[in-house]
Amino acid sequence: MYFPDIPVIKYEGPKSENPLAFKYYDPDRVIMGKTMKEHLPFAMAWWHNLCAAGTDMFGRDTADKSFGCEKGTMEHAHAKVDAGFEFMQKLGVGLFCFHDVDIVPEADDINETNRRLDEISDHILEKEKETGIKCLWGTANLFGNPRYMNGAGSSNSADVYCFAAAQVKKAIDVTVKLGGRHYLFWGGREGYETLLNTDVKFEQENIAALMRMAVEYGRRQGIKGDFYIEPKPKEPTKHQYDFDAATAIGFLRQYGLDKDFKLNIEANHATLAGHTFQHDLRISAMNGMLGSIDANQGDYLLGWDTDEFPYDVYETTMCMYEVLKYGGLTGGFNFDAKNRRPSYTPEDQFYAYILAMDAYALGLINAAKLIEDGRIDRFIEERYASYKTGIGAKIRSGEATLEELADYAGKLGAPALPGSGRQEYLESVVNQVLFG
Ligand code: XLS
Ligand code: NI
Ligand code: NI
Repeated sequence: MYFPDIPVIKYEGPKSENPLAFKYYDPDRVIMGKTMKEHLPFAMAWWHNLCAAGTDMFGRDTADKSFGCEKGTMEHAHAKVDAGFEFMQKLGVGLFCFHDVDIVPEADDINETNRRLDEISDHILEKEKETGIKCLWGTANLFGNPRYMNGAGSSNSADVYCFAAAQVKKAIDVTVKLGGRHYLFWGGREGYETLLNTDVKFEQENIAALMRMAVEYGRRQGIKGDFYIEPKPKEPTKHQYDFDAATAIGFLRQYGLDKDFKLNIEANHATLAGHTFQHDLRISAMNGMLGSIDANQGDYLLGWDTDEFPYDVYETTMCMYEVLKYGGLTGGFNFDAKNRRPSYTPEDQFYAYILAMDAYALGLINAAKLIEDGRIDRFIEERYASYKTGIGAKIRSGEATLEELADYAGKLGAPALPGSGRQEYLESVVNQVLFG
């Protein structure tokens, strides 16, 4: 046991003061016809939870994630598997996400890295069978190694491009072996620093080609779910190509990848792009492209990807509002989040997941209440009522001509004002439903 002092975390309700209990996440509670557990397929991010130990630009590790072994060894990699499964089991988290190099230390030679991946995935598979926990999605880390300094699919070097392809191929194999339904691309360094040295069109075509090859190979190997793009506007590159949901959707359509790909929307990436989390969820959902979620949050005072555990219940409420309206996710809620550097103990890792799972449970409860209350839906319905009959209906049916509309306007002389947006009233409805 790696967390001997931590019991299995149970639901004790909102009155409980036990820090190692859920206050709101009650897996069997039914909301709008499904249990909380079904609504909220939570996933552990291998990289943050088992690898990241607090190093930042100004200081080294604060947390001990050696799990009793020397870091960088296969012994350590195996200990992480056992620790990770104990962690997930104690919390009732049923899924995990990983990069290839989160689960093994990368060797100098890719053939040795692949051998290590075979060895570790045997162990993970064994633990999956024992616990019922599964892989949500896998991915290849195409940004950490110096060879990717100019990108992977977007690299100027064809040899580096081949290494990216080799890593993607192996990461797909491991994902399939671990029962993962989905495969993800996050374009960490797929972007540019300056146009003075960059052919954007050339790079985007190459990225699309790599994705097409991945789909072709992945479908043959058994990726049954979706391929994902995870948009992010910047960091590490100054300008990333998958800037936001709208940009990524345009890219996927342009290159004919939109049937196989959906989006993995990360809260902190949406806000870095100057949007709300809800905005990028809506854009994905209305295009039928909402696949999965990286459930974290940023800091409005800081301009980078702080990857905090979600606690803002307004945000989780609006997220779950979009998800419920969409009919649920075929992916899951991956906590791509890390403890703050001074929260360095193993208990802190559990507190963080309890916080996040409770925040999403509250979001779910609230979103269902907002939908059941119906005032927001009714307001929106009413707001566009002028398109239900007469000239509005004609516009919607696509039969109207510009001359006809101009003629209509001419007869009116001047339109009445379009009706109040009632934002403050609607915000007070939200507060009333949440706290009333
Ligand atoms: C980084 C990304 C990354 C992806 C997986 O900002 O969020 O962690 O989720 O490569
Ligand atoms: Ni992410
Ligand atoms: Ni991120």
